[in-house]
Amino acid sequence: MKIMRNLFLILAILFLGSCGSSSSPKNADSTNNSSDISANIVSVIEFEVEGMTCEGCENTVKRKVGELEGITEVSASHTNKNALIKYNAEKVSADEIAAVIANAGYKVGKHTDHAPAE
Ligand SMILES: [Cu+2]
Repeated sequence: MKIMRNLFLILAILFLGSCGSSSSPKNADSTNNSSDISANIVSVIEFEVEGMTCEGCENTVKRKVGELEGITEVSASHTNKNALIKYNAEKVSADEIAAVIANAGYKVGKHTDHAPAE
């Protein structure tokens, strides 16, 4: 499955790179740290998350949120009690992301919008 995901991501990047127009690109739902190609559609949000106690919890949050359409990158920290998410606001909303974290069993507190990724 991971190979399929990577393939899909590569295809999506190629698609974006070769086209660059406003026609809706296919979703790259995997982690993608450094795509300035899509910088104009990446929003960044930070949630306070209570209830994570170890790396396993962090991984659960990362995996669950990463399954949503339009998620570019997810990081989570049980020591900082937060999760930082880069996403395409045209495909997924902050509320949907918060709901997924809550459904995974964690308490979502305040959120902070950050400047878009460059
Ligand atoms: Cu844990």
